Amino acid sequence: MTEQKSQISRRGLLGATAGGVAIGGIGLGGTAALLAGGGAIVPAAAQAATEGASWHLKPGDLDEYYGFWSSGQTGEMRILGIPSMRELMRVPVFNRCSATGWGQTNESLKVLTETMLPQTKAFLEANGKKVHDNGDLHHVHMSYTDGKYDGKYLFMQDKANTRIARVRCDVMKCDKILEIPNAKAMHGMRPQKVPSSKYIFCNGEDEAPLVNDGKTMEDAASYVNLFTAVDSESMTVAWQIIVSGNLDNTDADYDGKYAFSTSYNSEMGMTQADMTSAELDHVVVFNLAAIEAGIAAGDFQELNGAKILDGRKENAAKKYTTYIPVPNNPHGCNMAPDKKHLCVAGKLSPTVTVIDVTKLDAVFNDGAAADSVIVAQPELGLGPLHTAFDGSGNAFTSLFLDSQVVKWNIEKAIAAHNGEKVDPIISKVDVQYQPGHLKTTMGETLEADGKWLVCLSKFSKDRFLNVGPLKPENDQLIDISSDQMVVVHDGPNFAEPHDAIAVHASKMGNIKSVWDRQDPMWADTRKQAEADGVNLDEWQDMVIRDKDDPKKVRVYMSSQAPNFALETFEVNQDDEVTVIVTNLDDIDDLTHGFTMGNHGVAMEIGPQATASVTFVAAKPGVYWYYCQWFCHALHMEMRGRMFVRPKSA
Ligand code: K7E
Ligand code: CUA
Ligand code: CA
Repeated sequence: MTEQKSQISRRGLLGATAGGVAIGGIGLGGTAALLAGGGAIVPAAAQAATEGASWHLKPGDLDEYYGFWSSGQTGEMRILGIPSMRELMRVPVFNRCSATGWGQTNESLKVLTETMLPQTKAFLEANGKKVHDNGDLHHVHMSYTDGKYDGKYLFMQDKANTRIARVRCDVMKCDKILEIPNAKAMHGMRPQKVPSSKYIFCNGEDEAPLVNDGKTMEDAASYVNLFTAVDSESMTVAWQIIVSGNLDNTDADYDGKYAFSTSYNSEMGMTQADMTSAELDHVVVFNLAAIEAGIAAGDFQELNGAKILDGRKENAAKKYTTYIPVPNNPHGCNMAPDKKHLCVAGKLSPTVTVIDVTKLDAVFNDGAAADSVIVAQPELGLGPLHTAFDGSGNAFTSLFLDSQVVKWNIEKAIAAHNGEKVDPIISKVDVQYQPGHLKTTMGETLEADGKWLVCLSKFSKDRFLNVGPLKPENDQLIDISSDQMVVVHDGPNFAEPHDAIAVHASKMGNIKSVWDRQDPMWADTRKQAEADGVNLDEWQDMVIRDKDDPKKVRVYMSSQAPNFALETFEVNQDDEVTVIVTNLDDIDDLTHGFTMGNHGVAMEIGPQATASVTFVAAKPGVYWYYCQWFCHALHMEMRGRMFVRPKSA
C-alpha cells in the first residue's frame, strides 16, 4: 500500500515538473498528442526500471490480491496471488483430484451426483462410471452484495457437461454442483451484482431441440437456446427463457434490473459459414422484473423440473427480452463500474459497442428503438475479445489478432461517436500472445482500483523453455497505474485459464485454517456414525459390520500426528468397505491423508475434518495403508495394514 502511494506521488511530481516530456515507448503512435492536459508520459523503459519491482514480493510477503482463476478443460479452480502471480492452491471442482480424493470420497461424490439428471446417471452407468471426470471451466465469479464482492461464494460453470458449481470461500471447497436441464453447454456465467447475487445467470451456448429425444437432427426449426437463472442459495434452477440465436458471454447491471448476453449465432446456423453469414448479430437484454412477473402469471411451460418462458424475438410484446443489434460475432460482455456502460467486444469486427444501460427502460417502456442505447462504437484494433475497467472511466480491451491490450476512454469514445474530433485510444501494449480475457484488480465491482491488469494470453510460443508440442498459456501481469501500460511478469499456466478475477485480500477475512467439526460437508457421515454408536469427536478405532447388510463394513479411525487409531483391521473378501477418517489435530496446516495401497484409494483429511471413502475389498491379502500428506517426523511410519480374508477361508 505504501509503495503504491509513493508511486502516485512520484508520478504527480513528474507531472508537475516535467515541462517538455519526452514521449517514448511503444504503441502510442499518433494518439500521444491526445494525452495532453498536463499528464506526463513516462517512457516505457524508464518506468519499468523505476516501478517494475513493485510486483516482486520478498519471501514471506503476502500478496495484496487473491486471484481466482478458471482452468478451462482441467476442470478445477485455481488461486493465485496478485501481484506475485504465485500459484497458491488448486480447488478441484469438475475434475478428479488425486491429492484430495475429490471425485472419490463419499462427500465429494455426493456433491458431484446429487443434482445429476436421470439420463446422465443412466449414461454414466452404461459406461461403467459414477461421475464425469472432466469439465470445462471458463468463468469464475464471486458473489456480490450491493455491487461489491462479499467474500462468500465463488461460482463457476462447466461448458463440457452443462453444470455450474459453487465454492464456499470459508474453506475453499466446492459444496454444490448443479446439472442444468434443457440447456446445452453452459458458457457465459455471472452472478447478479445488485442488490445481491440472488441469481446466477448462465448462458447455454449450443442449440438443440427443446425436447432432445432423438426424433430429429435435420429440423433446425425445433432447435432452441436457453438462458438460465439459478438461485444461488438453493442452487436450483429459478427459471429458464428461450432466446433467438445462441448465447456466448453474459454480465449483469449495477441496478439489479437487467442481464445481458452476447450471441454470435443470431443466424441459428448449423455450420460455421452460416454462423458468420450475417453482418449483425445481437446482445439479448433480459428484463428481470418482467420475467419474474411472467413466472408469477404462469406464462411458462415446465420441462425437466424447470419453468421455461419464451423470450424469442417474436414474443417481444411480453417485454421479457429485447435484442440490440451489434456487429459480427460479438464475444465479451462487460459492465463498467460507472454503472452505465456495457462494453460488447466485436471479435470479427474491430470495434467495441458501448451500450448505455440507463437507456433501456425507454426501450422496454416507451417504444424506443433497441439500437438507441448504443452510444459509442470505437474502432480499437483487430479481434477484440474482452474488456476490463480501472474505475476512472477507462477501459482495457484484449485484441486477439493484434496480440495487444488497448487502453481507451469511454467518455471520449462517446464524444467521438457524437462527431467530436477525439481519439479514445490512450495507449496499446504488446502481449505474448493472442490474449483472451483480461482482468483488472477489483475491476468487476464498484471498487475497481486500477492498479493491475492480468492478461490471459492463449499462446506462449517462445516465452518459456520448450516443453514439447503442448505449451503452457501465458498469464501476464501489467502495471496499469499510469497511462503507459507495462508488462512486468510472465506466468506460465496449464490448460486453459480463460478467465480470472482479482479480489482484494481485505474481502477474504472469513477464510478458516481449521475445519468446524460440525461442518455440513460430512453431515451424512456424522449421522451414520451416530447410528453406529460412534462419536467422531473422540479417538475412534472401530470396525462395524452393518446389521442389515452384512457385506458392508465401516472402519472408523481417527488420526493424530503421527498415528492412525487403527494399525490393523480385517475384512472379508468382497466386503464393501467404508473407511472414515477424522483428523483430530487442530493445528494450522496439519493435514493427514489416507491412501490404501494397490486399491486406487487416496484422500485428504484437513485439520478437524472427516472424510470417507468406499471400495470393495476384492483382493485377498495384506495391504498397507498410509498417510500421504507429510505431517510429522514420523510421517513415513504413519501406516497400518488391512487384511482381506479370502472367501474360501
Ligand atoms: Cu472468451 Cu469461454 Cu470467457 Cu475463453 S471465453 S477467452
Ligand atoms: Cu499424517 Cu502424514
Ligand atoms: Ca453471426
